[in-house]
Amino acid sequence: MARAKAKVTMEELLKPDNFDFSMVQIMDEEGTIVNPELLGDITDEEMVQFMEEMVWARELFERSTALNRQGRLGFYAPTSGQEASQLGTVLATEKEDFLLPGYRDVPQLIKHGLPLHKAFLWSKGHVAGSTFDEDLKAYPPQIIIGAQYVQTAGVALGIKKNNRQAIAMTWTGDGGSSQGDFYEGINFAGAFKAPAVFVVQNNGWAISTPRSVQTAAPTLAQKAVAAGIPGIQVDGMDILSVYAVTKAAREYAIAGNGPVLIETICYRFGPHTLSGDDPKRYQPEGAQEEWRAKDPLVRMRKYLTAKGLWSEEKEQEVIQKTKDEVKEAIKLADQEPRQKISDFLKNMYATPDYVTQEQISKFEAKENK
Ligand SMILES: Cc1ncc(C[n+]2csc(CCOP(=O)(O)OP(=O)(O)O)c2C)c(N)n1
Ligand SMILES: [Mg+2]
Repeated sequence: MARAKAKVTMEELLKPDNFDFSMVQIMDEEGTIVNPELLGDITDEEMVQFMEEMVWARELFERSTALNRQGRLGFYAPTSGQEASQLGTVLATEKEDFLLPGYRDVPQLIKHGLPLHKAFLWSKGHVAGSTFDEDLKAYPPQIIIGAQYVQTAGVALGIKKNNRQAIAMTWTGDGGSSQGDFYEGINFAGAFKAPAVFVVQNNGWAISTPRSVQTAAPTLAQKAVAAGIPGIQVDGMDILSVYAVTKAAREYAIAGNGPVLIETICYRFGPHTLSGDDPKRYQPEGAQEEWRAKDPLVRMRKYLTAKGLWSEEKEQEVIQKTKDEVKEAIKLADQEPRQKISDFLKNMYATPDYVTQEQISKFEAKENK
């Protein structure tokens, strides 16, 4: 249920003793602003940018799927349906913030500055896709479910100790919120008032496990209570609520109040990954169609078109630009020399331990033959 109009302020939402976890929504499925008070100072220009970014992400998903089917990409976790959740959170961050994404959160990394060809190399399992420039404040996508939550607590504490005006931001899924690491991360960050924003993208499924058997807790946002930090559930198909709440959470964390947990209610259109699962075999009939009606792009398109700020031509322009960008990036990724096992091992630790060093030397000797 969407929260009743204008019943709540950002300030109230950000109180650790606010125990009302009903879903925050600013724009509904029809593209109507239902909660203008929470909209804050988001401008028309910003809304157009949100739409452009979501169209970019949808097209990137389309192109990446095609490249995967052609055998030109490797591991790929579809992002279609989660654009508002992913971009609404990352667009509320700044360059100096540190990102700790999961495997589905590659669009956020690209928006933060990871060159697209590097994202493609990561998909191909090439070590060059996981070696980031110093000025890109992010870790490569985490595959171990929930592990990035503990790392985020540590990174956020480091940010605090260095007196930097920044946050650490991380994402996991509904499945991830059942991991021990999830609770350990939010608890530690809460205890030390570390500036972190923890996002749970609740897309209703952990591969084939439905949300209904993931936990008995009615919301995932309420898991924040045990850690003594604010928890907010937002409509993850509405980029305005995702953005506005994340931005407020960032400010709250930077002001020294500690971390915030945000649950975004969203859906993945399509399979868990492109490695072979078929949602038709485990999701109820009609579920995909029901969620398609909540598509984050559709509602924003309706709103902006009605205001004369968006058109089919504009959308096609963004799509074409994205296609060109993808073409260029995959060419660059294909040009990358084959990876050496020694390079892969060298990327494990800043200073390799004895056993790893031994392996590096062994492989170097073979490679240099
Ligand atoms: C510690 C661990 N256990 C199991 C897996 C296998 N696994 C990969 S994805 C996944 C489901 C995760 O679901 P969720 O957290 O809801 O994220 P989503 O994929 O829906 O974005 C599982 C169990 C893993 N990668 N790591
Ligand atoms: Mg999930």
